[in-house]
Formats: sequence, structure tokens, C-alpha cells
Amino acid sequence: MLKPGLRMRLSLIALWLLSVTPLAFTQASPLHFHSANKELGLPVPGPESSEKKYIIQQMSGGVALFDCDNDGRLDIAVANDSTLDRYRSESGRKDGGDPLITLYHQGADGKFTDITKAAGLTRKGWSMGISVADYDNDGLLDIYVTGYNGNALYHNLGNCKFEDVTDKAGVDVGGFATGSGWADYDRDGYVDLFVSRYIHSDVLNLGKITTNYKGLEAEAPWGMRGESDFLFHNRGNGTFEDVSKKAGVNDPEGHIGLGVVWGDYDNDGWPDLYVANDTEPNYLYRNKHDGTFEDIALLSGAAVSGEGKAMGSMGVDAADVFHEGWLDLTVATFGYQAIELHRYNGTDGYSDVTWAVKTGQPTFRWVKWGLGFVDFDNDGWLDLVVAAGHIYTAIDTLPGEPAYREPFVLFRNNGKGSFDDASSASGLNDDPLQSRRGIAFGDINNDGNIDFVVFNQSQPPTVFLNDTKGNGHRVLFKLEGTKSNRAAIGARITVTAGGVRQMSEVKAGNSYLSQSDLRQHFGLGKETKIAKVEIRWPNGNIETLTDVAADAIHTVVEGKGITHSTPLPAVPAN
Ligand SMILES: [Ca+2]
Ligand SMILES: [Ca+2]
Ligand SMILES: [Ca+2]
Ligand SMILES: [Ca+2]
Repeated sequence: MLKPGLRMRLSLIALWLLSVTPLAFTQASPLHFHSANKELGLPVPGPESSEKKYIIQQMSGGVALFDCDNDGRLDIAVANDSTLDRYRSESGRKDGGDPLITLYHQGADGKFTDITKAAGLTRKGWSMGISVADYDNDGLLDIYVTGYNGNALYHNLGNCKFEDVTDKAGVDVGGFATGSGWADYDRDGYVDLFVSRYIHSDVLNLGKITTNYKGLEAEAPWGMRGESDFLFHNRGNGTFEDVSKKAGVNDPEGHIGLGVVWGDYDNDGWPDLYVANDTEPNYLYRNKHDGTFEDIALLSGAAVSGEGKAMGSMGVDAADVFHEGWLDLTVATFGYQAIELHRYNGTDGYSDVTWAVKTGQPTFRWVKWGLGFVDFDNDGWLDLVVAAGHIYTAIDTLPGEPAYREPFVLFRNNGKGSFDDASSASGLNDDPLQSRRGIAFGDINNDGNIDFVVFNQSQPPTVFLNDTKGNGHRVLFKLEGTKSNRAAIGARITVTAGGVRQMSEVKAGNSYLSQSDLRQHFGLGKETKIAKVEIRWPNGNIETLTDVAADAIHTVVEGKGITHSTPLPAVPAN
């Protein structure tokens, strides 16, 4: 116990420190999350130990956060994995397997209900990933699901009811489809769809396993034949044209594709495309503005790691990590590989700065999948979370090897050009671990802190609510295109507050086979007002707003400015 006089002197010293040192230093409280499935009415994942010998059993699984009925609350979709028994027990692709997705609707009380059946989402198969876009510009978000031997496009009819329009739209690809992402690459006002595919596999006739991993009998992708990729041009009438070859993105070499993210890496106003290839160089397709693309990945430095090695690339994200006005690219990688952070500086291309910014070592051992740059503590700097989990359950029998269930790695951006490992106090690894896959980010409870949902292999996903306290003001923007595609996919927002510029783009598909909330979030530190908000709409038009209030969710309609604002709760104290 301190004497009252001494306590007073210490308080005065603390006050003096507060007044002269930067906000981020004095008020930083640790990033913290809690798993919230129980309180949100969601099923709780249990232990899972079924054997995973074949690749089809190992990969999975994406998740999505999107608002299926425009009630302002995020709903959750899960791309379900299946089992060999369930997939094979019934005949034909529309019968075998499991429902492609499970849809959980968030009610007015914040609790979730499984509405899959009522929503009409009945098609079965073996899902891999999910992305969301309003392909017909009717104001309702539609769902695209990738999977083994059967993808699906679900048209939103309103009130979270969906119609399966896959065949009519012409966007099924067969094979082992994994990543998907939407962007209006020709800027005609309708979003187009890219689909990546993985290795060639015949799940109904799986052969004898000839590969092994450290002595385990296990199918592995190296040396297996890959499958080509697809780009579908949206005709604007509910149908799509396969332009993969014409556009130059069909992957004739059959690299084994996983995560996909669209982003304008060279700041010319046209969406470019980054594709993660497992064990082979990644693609960075530069948009040439004439409906074609060229792969500049090797030349730019984004194809392989800084050591010049093709990595086991899984999930991807594009974000302006260093406040430089350029999109940096990050890649989640296989075990005994650091994640990659390719920093772009506009002239010399990309350099892999993972080791320099200290995100390499803590992620090195794990098999990594979903990841994303998000400002979890609203201090204006993007933090990073990485989901991990091994592919082989039998890895647990090997002494000294990482386990099948691996921990999250969470990094706090210290604002000085590097990241601190913030995993241990984060609460993310407090529950029994799972073998994680895709992550989707979004403000699930609309409190101004970005939360996330993560796919657990062969189990229901986990929702982690971000209960980090008191590090800053924040703002969310919901964009609505009028001339541009209605969900404003590909729009870029640049906010300037307190002399700091931050930039982000609306992304339909990123992380590992997952879809994050389309609303754009910025942490603002001590700033309660944003001096300037510049929106570059997907058609190239620029709209500028000034003196925008923080601590609100603003809806911005193209050409009309802010049409609606919902206040966020007060910033919770430390
Ligand atoms: Ca729609
Ligand atoms: Ca288009
Ligand atoms: Ca931050
Ligand atoms: Ca939240």
C-alpha cells in the first residue's frame, strides 16, 4: 500500500507523462479477444481426430462475413468440408457430400440461428471456399462457393433467401476449385469472377498413396498435376462468359492455386490480381486495361520469397501496411516457411520484408492459412493475425514436430516499422486448439472493434470477438455504387486524419478462401474527425468528403456523399 502523499506524487508524474508522450505509447492496452460461440448461440467446436491421408481431406475451408438481409448486422456463411464416406455414399454431385454452405443469421439480439434450409442453400458437395458480391447490382449480396467437382452461385432474393443459379449463370468449373474473388476488371459496372483450382484428384477413385511426409503415409501436392484457372466476364444479364484464355489468366501450366486477392497494386485505377500457388511461384496479373493481363510476378518480386524460393502459398492479403499509398502483399505459407510480406514502393517493385519487420520467426514452424491486416486496436496501424493448423492428423505421432492443432499468431504493429508478437496475452489460444483454416474479418457486434470468424477443420467455426479497450477512435464506411458496381467492390478509400493517410480497398475474396465484411474500417487514434476522405469508385471517378466525424458507420452512395450515419458506442476506457 502506498502512502497517500506518495500516491499523489506518482499520479502527477503519470499525468505529466501522459501529456508529453505520444498516445500510442501511453495508452496502448494489449490486443485481446474471446471466443464467443456460446454467447452468440453458435455451435461450439469439439475435438476432431479423423484421419487426413488424402489432400481432399486436408485442405478446406473458407468462411464469410456479410449481411444477407441488409439489416446492418453481419451474418456468417461456412464452406463445409465433407468426408470420403459421406461424399461417396450417394451418387452424383448434387447428392453426395454435405450442404455446400451453412448460413447463420444474426438476429436483432446479436444471436445467430442456422437458416441454411430456409435460405434454400441445399446443393451438396465438398466445399472449399466462399466469396460474396452483388453480381446483378440489385442491392442484395450473392454467394459464390468453390468446391471439389461442383461450385455454386446463389442469387440473393432478399431476406436471406437464395436461388441456385449456377447452371443458368454458367460459372461452374468442375475439378478441384479453391480460391475465388470478384472485381470489375473491365470497369463496365458489373463485377467479374476469378476462380483458382488446385491439384487433379479423383475422389471416387483415390489411388494408393505414393508420397510420404517425414515417413507418414500421406498424399502431398508436390509433383501432382495442377488444374487451370478461370476468369468469368459478367455480361450483365445474369450470365457469364469464360474469358480465361483470352484474358491470359487461365494458368496453362497448371500451377496449384489457392488464395486469391484482387487489388490495384500499381495505382492506375484498374484492378490487378494476385494468386497464391502452393509449392510453385505465385501469379501477379497486371491489368492492361484492354481485357487482358500479364503475369509480372517474377519480375516484380511477388512470385517467390525473399530467398528466391517458391513457397507453399495458401492465403493472401493486400494492404497498405506502411502508410505509403501502395498495396503490400502478404502470403500465408506451409510449415518451416516464414509468412511473406512483399512491400511495394512504387518503382523498384516488391521486396520481402518479413524478417525485417519481425513477422517471420514466430510464424515459421506452423502451417499457415487464413490471415489479414486489420487495425485491431484502432491506433491507425494495421495489425496482423495468422491462423494455423497442420494438414496431417498423424503428425501428432512424430516427436518434435508441430502438432495438428496449432496456435494463432497475432502481431501488433508498433508503428515504428515492425511488429510485436502479441499472441500470448491475446486470449486467442486460451481454448482447446483446432486445426484452423480460413479467417473472415468484420465488426460482428458493431462496436467499432474488428472481430473475426475462423474455419476449424471438420468442426464448426469459432467467432472471436475483439474486446481490446481504449486505444483509439475509429470509423466504418459502407460504400454503395450507382454508376459503379453496387457493392463498390474494388473501390479505394483514402482517409487523412491527424496528418496520417491510410488507404484500403473493398475486397471480394481474400485471406484463405474467405470473404471479409465489405465495410471498410479505419482506426484513428486520438482523432475524432477525419479531415479528408477520398473515394475512388471502381469506375475511376473520385469523390472527396471533408470533416467527416469519427465513431460512426457511414453509408456513402456514389455521387451523393454520406447518406446515412449510425453512431458507434463510445470508445471503452482502458
Ligand atoms: Ca445481387
Ligand atoms: Ca465487368
Ligand atoms: Ca493497430
Ligand atoms: Ca466488434
